[in-house]
Amino acid sequence: MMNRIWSKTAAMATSGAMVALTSTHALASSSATLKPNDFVGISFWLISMALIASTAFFFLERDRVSAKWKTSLTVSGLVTMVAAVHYFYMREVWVATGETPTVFRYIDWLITVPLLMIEFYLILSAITKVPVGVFWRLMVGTLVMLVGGYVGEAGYMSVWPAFIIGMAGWAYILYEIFMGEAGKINAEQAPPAVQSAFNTMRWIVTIGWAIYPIGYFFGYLTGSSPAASANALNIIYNLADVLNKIAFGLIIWTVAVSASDNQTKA
Ligand SMILES: *C/C=C(C)/C=C/C=C(C)/C=C/C1=C(C)CCCC1(C)C
Repeated sequence: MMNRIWSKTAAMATSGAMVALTSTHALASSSATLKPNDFVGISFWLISMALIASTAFFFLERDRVSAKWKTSLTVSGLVTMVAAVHYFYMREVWVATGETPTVFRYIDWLITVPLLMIEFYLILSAITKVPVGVFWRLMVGTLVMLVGGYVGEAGYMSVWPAFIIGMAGWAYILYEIFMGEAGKINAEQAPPAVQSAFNTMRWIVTIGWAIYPIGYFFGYLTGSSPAASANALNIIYNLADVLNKIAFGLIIWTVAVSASDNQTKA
């Protein structure tokens, strides 16, 4: 009963918010329209829609999984919802000015990357007691990574040293999930299903997240023209978000559904 009510409320809130956003934006952007050859702009649009659909999907699918997986699906839906709203604003900036929407991008990351870190912590907590220190260390790594990237992209620091600071934050996160306490808990205590989910998530943080520094590299460190750099930067960041927000959520959904089905059969 509570689940039903929750899902209905969540779905209504999501669609209401999205309708409100779309209509105000249609007015605000009447001066600049999407050009058929603006492929970066088109990617902003496509991904906005995919993020909205994913949000509705993750919230509604809470009904299907057992209690201990519900929060994970909620968090996945929050990630795609927060990102969807930011994509509306980013698309607006890009279509109207042709410039990189750095502030919106980083506000989005500042909210969604910690949520993804919470997701890791939840997966481990579903099966064992996890010291909170693990969580705080992942947060510190995240902050160093994002502050480094922001000061470089917004022009508060030269792009190379800022890049190195950002890389150091990411390296610290990788250390924690492969060799630190989070990694050890998973290796020693987790049942096979959780271990495989945790492993997949680890590879997302390694391979999936590696796409972002590649985007930064093509955006600022190759010396190409500003227009070419801005195109490369935005298309690479956008593709990275599809993988790391939507596909990441789907992996958790797959594990949650199969773990819940096994439980009902047993
Ligand atoms: C949903 C958004 C996600 C998962 C964003 C992730 C962002 C990163 C992994 C960014 C990494 C960066 C570095 C490793 C070096 C400095 C530049 C950054 C911030 C792009």
